[in-house]
Amino acid sequence: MTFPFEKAIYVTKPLAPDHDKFDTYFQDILESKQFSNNGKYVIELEDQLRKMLRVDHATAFCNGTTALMIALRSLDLMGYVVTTPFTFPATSNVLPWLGLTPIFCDIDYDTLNITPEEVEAYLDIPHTAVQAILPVHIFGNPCDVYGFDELSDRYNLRIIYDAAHAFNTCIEGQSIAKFGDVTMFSFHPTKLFHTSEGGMLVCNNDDLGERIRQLRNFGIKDDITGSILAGINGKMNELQAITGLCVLDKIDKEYEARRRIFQKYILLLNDIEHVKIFSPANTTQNSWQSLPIRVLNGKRNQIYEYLKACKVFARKYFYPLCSDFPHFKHFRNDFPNAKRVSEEILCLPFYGEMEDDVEAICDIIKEA
Ligand code: T4K
Repeated sequence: MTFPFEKAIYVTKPLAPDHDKFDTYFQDILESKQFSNNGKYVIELEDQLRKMLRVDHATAFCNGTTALMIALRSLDLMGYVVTTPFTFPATSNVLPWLGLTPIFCDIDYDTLNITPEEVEAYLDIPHTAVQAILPVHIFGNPCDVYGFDELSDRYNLRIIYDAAHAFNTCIEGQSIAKFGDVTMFSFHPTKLFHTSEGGMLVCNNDDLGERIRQLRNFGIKDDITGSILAGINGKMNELQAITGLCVLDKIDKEYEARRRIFQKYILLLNDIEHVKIFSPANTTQNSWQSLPIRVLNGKRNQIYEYLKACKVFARKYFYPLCSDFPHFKHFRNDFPNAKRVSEEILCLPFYGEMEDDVEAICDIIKEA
């Protein structure tokens, strides 16, 4: 083994707040003793993100999974929801929690996302009333949002986008947050912008925005009326919010570092025929969230193991497919593109601080 690292290299390393700024906020929270329930830092963070993403409503949550549950609940859905099998378990696992049934469909081999054409094939199946689709902008690569708009108009479908990986993604200068009925972002520390744990729902409909805020807080309308919806506790707290406010200061520099690292990987892996770097299609602005490669000669696991032996912990996101989980096994699960993709993709370490390690990681891949 030529290149074992002394210290482990993980798939990502979160941005950490600057101590002084964090301490100032933290002391303020300790003095005010306002730790949660729509405190001023949650409001400030929501305000900044609403402006940044140019949406009418941005509501912060304790995590992305709870946010996604509330997104689906806010639309009063019943029955079947078409979604992708190639995603993190959160996307499909929230459906049975809400009494909804997933219908998985195959992904496009090139974009890794489900497509309007593929979804449409499931809309006329007898005895299934599909009310909504739950596409994922996987690795921040945008779905065919215009095609899905058109499909939703034709079939009167609601669209809930899982944009857990797509905080920075823009299409033709517009944030991905603009599309669909509701969009969910995850602010988990594995995400470039994070709040230690957290998430957000964005939408451009006033009634829906109001419902989402109520559902986040036990369905409470106000002190006098009390609870009017079967809401739960999905609130972000003040410590999460100040983490987010501090991390926001650092994201531009991190984007730049990741842009350079991406170029470096492209250059260094270019001459390995069986390795292809996945580049987002038709995105005018990359999310810079992940660095997935495709390993085309069936040696994905070999490369993964060899990297691991050298203390480089790449990840097989997303294997196995959700449609292969034991609790979904009774649904259709023969998806040739998704299966192939889940056996080819490997996410390499990708974060600003690792700039000097890219060359050694690529050498290990060459040697594997
Ligand atoms: N939809 C999609 C498409 C998603 O990908 C996710 C989450 C969700 C919905 C749900 O959003 P949240 O409810 O999580 O907000 C991680 C994350 O836990 C998960 O948030 C994320 N997607 C998924 C892609 O990745 P693991 O099990 O791979 O995480 P873990 O703990 O192995 O972390 C990966 C590496 O990151 C570690 O090796 C080291 C580093 N790390 C991680 C944490 C948590 C740190 O350096 N510091 C940390 O605090 O799931």
